[in-house]
Amino acid sequence: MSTSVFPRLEPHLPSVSKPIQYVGGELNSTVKDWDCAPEGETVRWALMYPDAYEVGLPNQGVQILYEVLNERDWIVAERTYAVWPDMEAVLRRGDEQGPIPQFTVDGHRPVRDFDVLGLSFSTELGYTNMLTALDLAQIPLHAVDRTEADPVVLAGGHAAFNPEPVADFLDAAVLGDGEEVVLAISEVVREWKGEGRPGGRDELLRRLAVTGNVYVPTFYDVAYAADGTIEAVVPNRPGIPHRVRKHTLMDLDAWPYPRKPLVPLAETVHERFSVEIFRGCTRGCRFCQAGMITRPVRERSIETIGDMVENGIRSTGFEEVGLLSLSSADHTEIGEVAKGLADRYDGSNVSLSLPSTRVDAFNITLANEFSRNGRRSGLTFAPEGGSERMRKVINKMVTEEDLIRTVAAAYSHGWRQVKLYFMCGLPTETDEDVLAIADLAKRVIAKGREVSGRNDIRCTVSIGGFVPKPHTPFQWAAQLDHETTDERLRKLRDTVRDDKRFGRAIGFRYHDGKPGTIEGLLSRGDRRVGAVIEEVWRDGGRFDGWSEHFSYERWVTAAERVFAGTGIDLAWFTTREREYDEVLPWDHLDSGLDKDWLWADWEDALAVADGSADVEVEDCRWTPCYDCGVCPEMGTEIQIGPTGRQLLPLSVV
Ligand code: B12
Ligand code: SF4
Repeated sequence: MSTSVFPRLEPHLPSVSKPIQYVGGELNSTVKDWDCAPEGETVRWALMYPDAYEVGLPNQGVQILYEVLNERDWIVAERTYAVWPDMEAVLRRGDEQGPIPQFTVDGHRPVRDFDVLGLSFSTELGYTNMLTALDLAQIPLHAVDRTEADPVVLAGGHAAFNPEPVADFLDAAVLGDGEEVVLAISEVVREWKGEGRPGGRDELLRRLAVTGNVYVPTFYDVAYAADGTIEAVVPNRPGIPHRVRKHTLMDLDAWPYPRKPLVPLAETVHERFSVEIFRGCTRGCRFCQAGMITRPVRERSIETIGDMVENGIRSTGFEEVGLLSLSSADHTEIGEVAKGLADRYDGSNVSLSLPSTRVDAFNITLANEFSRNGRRSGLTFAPEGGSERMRKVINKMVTEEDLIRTVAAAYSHGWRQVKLYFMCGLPTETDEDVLAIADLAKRVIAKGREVSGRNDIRCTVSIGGFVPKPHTPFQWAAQLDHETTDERLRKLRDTVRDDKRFGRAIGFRYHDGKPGTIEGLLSRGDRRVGAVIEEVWRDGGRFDGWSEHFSYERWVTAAERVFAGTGIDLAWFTTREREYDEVLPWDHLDSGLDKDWLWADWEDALAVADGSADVEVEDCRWTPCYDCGVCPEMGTEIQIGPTGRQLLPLSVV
């Protein structure tokens, strides 16, 4: 049995901010009978996106898993999000029965009553929110202290490709696509419960680990060398695999989820629903973890995309549909998809959008199709590097001429606003590379004025600090310290501002470099970083992804305290370049990428940087395989069209 805490919660709702986020009952949400199958056969999941409801609700990963799980008549899946500090205080204060526990928004059931707590980490800055949730749920923070009464705390999402910094708090982690593996995990849990929980929690985790598909950190010992680096990570009991593999969903058409997207009750970061048109990206940008860990490319067919758009509109009432992927304009039939959908919804309120577009994949016909029914919003491109040299180093093969040609086409067809994304702090970067961003923006404005004959052309430059990520060719790179990052960006801002002709037409958006340093610690950290996370959390750290809550000083102080006398520190994890033979904390987690290929690619980047070589990694979608390792290791292959098929008009019923 599990009892709803809503009656205990309700009296407090008027006193907290945005109470609607805790109420649940959204269109397309599900509250299943707790005993939907006999007790020994029911498996119950609490799924958590460890950020506020407004960020977490639109998350596709959680929505997909929620639906996939709930479709099984023996599984209950509910959702929970991070509560704001005011609600945290209310829950801790509680009522005459004691503190009110972390609850799900569907059945308002205590999270601790579930069999599995599945956390989705798309960013590392959500780690402290996980600790709040565990503590409020009255689940011991450390995996070793948990008993059979506690759920299995399981992480997934991109950050789970290096779960070592949170290893102490997790029972398990899963790498890669979740659709099939959550069902496989549920089967194992069901069997174990059905058998009367033999061997307790330890046996359940063992059964999950021996599949080779679920990483159970406590089954691995980490040994450190005198210089602080890792000597080895080895399984500490028989039958546990040396490496844990990622999952790859090979037939996206067979998994057209979410079929019934959730419609949020409160305002969220995305007021639309998204259809993922393909997964993976093989463009080979060296900084991009998402591109590396989601290989190979697997496209959804044009018909499935059409069906998903139609189902989504019918079941939600949303009027904006985003076609999502890591580089949407690269779908082999994007032109047909755009035209087919624009034709279908011509004259209706339905509008289509694409996330940022590659400069070389953009064309005016496509952009016109996307804006046929909606307003003509600004265009977003991501050259990432300001100078041609920098773009070659990161393998983002976009020339300045490509960019100018593309924006010229856009401005001459009526667009007035272009947004450009860049990074600061890329390996081998100098001040000049960053200042080249200003030159590029000026050329963009000049060209825009020339081709449109107007003066109200705008270009917004948005810059993020580069954070080296695991499983990428830049995983060995030194991260730029935040002082230099800020200094470079200040110079760039002054250069833009001081320009009399163009300065006012260029918008400039950037964040300071400090959160990037902490993201760097959490991205490439090892198990010793867990104590820092816990210290920060105990010191009040919450919502670290939000600038108004983030405190750099809190992280620095905690790191100093935890690492005192150990020979390692914050800089050791962030601004230190790694050597070829260093054991990286995530080496035992198999993304399929061959470490030697990654290293060779890193060396190529450095050779390009100093001009001693001019190598470009092409996209293996269109050129022969260059042996990154993923397909043979994972038994996968590139799946792309064109299929030559088209979207037919919808029959009116
Ligand atoms: C839409 C989007 C957003 C939206 C909405 C975020 C949201 N709540 O969903 C907004 C604009 C808010 C956003 C913000 C940010 N985003 Co964003 N975002 C995306 C985008 C375009 C799509 C995400 C998505 O829906 N993917 C599709 C779903 C199905 O995949 P998925 O979530 O990974 O889930 C699958 C698996 O990972 C797994 N899985 C996931 N969770 C779990 C849990 C368990 C238990 C299990 C078993 C499995 C599992 O199963 C799922 C199904 O297969 C991606 C790029 C991309 N195409 O993936 C970037 C991306 C995820 N974002 C990214 C980043 C960096 C951010 C920001 C940090 C940016 C910033 N500096 O502010 C913030 C963080 C916000 C936050 N606090 O979480 C990066 C992540 C970097 C990384 N770790 O590699 C990505 C990959 C973009 C990129 N190329 O850099 N983002
Ligand atoms: S193994 Fe070959 S085809 Fe597969 S993703 Fe790597 S380079 Fe591309």
